[in-house]
Amino acid sequence: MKFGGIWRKAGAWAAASALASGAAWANPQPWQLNLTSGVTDTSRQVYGLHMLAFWVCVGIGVVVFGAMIVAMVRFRKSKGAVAETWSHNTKLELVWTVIPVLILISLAWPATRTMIRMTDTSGADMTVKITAYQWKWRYDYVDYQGKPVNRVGFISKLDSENDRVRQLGSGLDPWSLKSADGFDDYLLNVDHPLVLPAGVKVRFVITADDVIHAWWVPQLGWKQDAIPGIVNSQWTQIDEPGIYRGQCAELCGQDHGFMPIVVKAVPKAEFEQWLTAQEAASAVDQAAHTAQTNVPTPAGRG
Ligand SMILES: [Cu+2]
Repeated sequence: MKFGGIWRKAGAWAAASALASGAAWANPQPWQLNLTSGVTDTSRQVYGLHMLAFWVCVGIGVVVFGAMIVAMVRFRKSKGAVAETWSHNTKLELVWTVIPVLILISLAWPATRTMIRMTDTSGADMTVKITAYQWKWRYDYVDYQGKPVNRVGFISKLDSENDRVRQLGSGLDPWSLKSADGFDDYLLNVDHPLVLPAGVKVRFVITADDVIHAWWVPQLGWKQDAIPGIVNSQWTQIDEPGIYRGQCAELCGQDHGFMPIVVKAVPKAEFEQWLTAQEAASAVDQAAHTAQTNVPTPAGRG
C-alpha cells in the first residue's frame, strides 16, 4: 500500500518531467548528460526509475556527507573533542540496517514491475526480425495484424554520403551533413530506415549472423544484444511519428562506430500503404525471378 503510493507519486513526477523535456530530445543533443525520457510509455517509466534512484542517491549523499562535515567541524580535536570509547550500539545498528533495506525495496519494487512489463511481448500487432551483421542491419517484416507479410525485408547501413565523408583523407566536412530537420547527422544516418507504425505494439526478434552486436535506440528505453545462434525478443510502442536514431551498442569490430540505426515512425495508415507497396514490389521481383529461372533449356544442349 505504502510502496504503491510512492510508485504512483514517482510515476506522476516522472510523467511531468518527461512531458517537459521529451519533445526537445527527439535527436541526441551535444552535452546531453542525462538519460532521455524517450518516446514510449516504457521509456518514460525507465526514465522515472532512473530519476527516482538519482534523487534517492542525492538525498543519501546530502545526509551522509552533511553528517560527516558537521562531525568534522563541530567535534574537531582543536576544540577539545575527545573520542568516545563505546564500540556497539544495537539500536543504531538496527536503524542503519532497516532504513537501507526499506530504501532498496522501494527501488526494487517499481523496477521489477517495469522489467516484467518490458519483457512481456505478448499481444503485439506486428513482428520485425532484426539481424545484425558486420557492419549493417537487416530488417525483415514477419507479420502485421495477424497476417504474414510477404517477403518484405532489406539491409540498412550507413548512408553513402556519410560513408564518403568518413573515408580517411576524404577532405569532406562532416558538419556539412544535415538531416531534413537541420540535425547534424554525421554517422547517424542510414540508407534505408526501419519504418514502423506509430501507436502499434511491435515485437522484435533479434539475432546476429557473425559476432555479437546490440540494437539500441535510446528513445525506446532499452537495448538488446544481437547474438549469433540466439533469438532475443523485445517490443516497443512508439507514441508519435518521428525519426529516432541509435547505434550498435556492442563493440563488434572495425566498423562498430559506423552502423547506425534509424527508426522512422509513421502514422498507421501511411505505414499500411508503405507495407502494401513493398509487398507489391517484392511480388514483381519474385515473378521476374521465377520467369528467369523457368526459361526452357534449348534442345540438344545439357
Ligand atoms: Cu555491431
